[in-house]
Amino acid sequence: SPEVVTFGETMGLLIGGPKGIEHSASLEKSFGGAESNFAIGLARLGHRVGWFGLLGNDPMGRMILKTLRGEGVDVSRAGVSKEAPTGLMLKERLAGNTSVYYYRKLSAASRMTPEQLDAAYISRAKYLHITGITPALSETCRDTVLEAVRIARTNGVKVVFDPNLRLKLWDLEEAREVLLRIAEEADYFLPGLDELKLLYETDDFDRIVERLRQLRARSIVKGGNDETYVIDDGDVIAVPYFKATHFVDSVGAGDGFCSGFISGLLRGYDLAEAVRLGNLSGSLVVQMIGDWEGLPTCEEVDAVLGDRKHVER
Ligand code: KDG
Repeated sequence: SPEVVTFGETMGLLIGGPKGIEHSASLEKSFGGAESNFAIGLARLGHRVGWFGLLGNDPMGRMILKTLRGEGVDVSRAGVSKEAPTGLMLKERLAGNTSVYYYRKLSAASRMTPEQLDAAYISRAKYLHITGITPALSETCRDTVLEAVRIARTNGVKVVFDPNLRLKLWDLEEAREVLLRIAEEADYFLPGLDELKLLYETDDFDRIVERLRQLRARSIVKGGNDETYVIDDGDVIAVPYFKATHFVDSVGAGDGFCSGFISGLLRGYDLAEAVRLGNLSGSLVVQMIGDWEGLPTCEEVDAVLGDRKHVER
């Protein structure tokens, strides 16, 4: 059974070319979902990981399930809805800015309920990963996240929480209340600095650190000035980024980070080493179009971390 379990909404994804969605004659087809991006990242790094959610009984849903299975993710707990379709998302990068457009209201995933949770499956894992996207989808999704966290905590499963604030899904006041409540329950809290500024209503880094230190979680803050911060009881440790030489698509970088970080913990790395692996994974995601396609394999990360040269032929 999986060492890491995650769940959430995965959507079909259509990506516009250099002319943007409006003027592109064809769109590239893929899929995206923070939790499945994370699952693919862990599977590629050689870990047993399970993802579940609710998909529609439609072509995008089938593509998602098949691809996740092909990547080595356990999808045995994923469900297919009879009534509602797989959500959809469009993405384009124009003038250096990436924009996404959601078509996911009333999607299959928005109908997830706590009854879908397999408590035994979650309790056998070492880590449960959740994101702040799921509680934004519906009341029942919110209840599902809270129930999954409860199952994890009563069974000694570590809760990894990435707030993934999506202001296209809910307003900041509502998000703040729910996300900060879940953060209280987490063992590892993995927010971005921009998200913390909004959630804690301050730009002052020291005040943010002070708030994070009040949590029981260890916090890893992504997206500082070229570095990631580790915040636990000791000094704040800054772990520098790997430079991306070819930046094409920022979406998915955070999920890549989280998968590399958890892989590092499973490898027995200390926090700073695990963050370094997270940084490496995130830096590779942004160099390929798509939310998860650039996620590295064990060979790729070990080549960089071990400073071994890549042999092309
Ligand atoms: O973190 C990347 C995700 O945001 C993306 O893959 C799609 O899950 C998604 C969302 O809700 O935006």
